Amino acid sequence: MTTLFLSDLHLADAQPGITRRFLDFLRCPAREAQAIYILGDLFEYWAGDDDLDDALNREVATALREVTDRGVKVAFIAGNRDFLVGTDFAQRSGVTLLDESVVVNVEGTPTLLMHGDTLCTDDVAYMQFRNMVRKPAYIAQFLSQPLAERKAQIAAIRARSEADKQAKAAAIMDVNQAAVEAAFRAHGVSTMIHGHTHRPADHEHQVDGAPCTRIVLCDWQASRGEYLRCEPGSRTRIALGG
Ligand SMILES: [Mn+2]
Repeated sequence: MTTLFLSDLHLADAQPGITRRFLDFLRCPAREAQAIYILGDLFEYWAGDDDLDDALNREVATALREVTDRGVKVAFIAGNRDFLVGTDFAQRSGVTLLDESVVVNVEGTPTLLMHGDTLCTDDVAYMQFRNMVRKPAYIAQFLSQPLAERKAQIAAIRARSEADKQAKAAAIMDVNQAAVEAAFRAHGVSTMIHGHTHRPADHEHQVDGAPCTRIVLCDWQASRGEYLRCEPGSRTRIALGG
């Protein structure tokens, strides 16, 4: 069985090279896999499923559908950018929407999958924002506005968050060690895969005396992308260049 993991593509009109690389990925390695997990921030933003008529969104959903129609299981965990992805997108693309943290069996190893933003508890302002915008009542109110109004609000939030990021210490935007250990304990696993921090690395942790592995996926940029391939007995990061 071949399982692929990827995250943080941040697909957007402004980055056509990344979209092209993702469509290439869906044409080739994706179709030879049995399962693919996209761990959030597939899109730079998602204003609501009524934006599926947007050219980029439609192209991506259609390309995913060609993969899922071949029997490849594609699952998605929402990121902080695209947590409004909903059932219409799932129906169009054939992708299964998962809860924010799930444990799956990867080649015999129970593995915790998440986007990773919930581990960044030192960023108190972000965690407060997250708590607010993930509430069903907030989401319902947001989605009740016209699409153009939602896009304008998202653009304003993104501009503000870019400015905040410049001011925040780098350490605050990385995971909190206690939150990582708590996640291992809460799910009873010793392996975790997540994205979000854009700091790809394999980390070894000791949790209650037991060795644990935390794999951080790579974000995709104009010049490169990466996915993780898990097969019996091997776990490999595959770089996509050019
Ligand atoms: Mn993220």
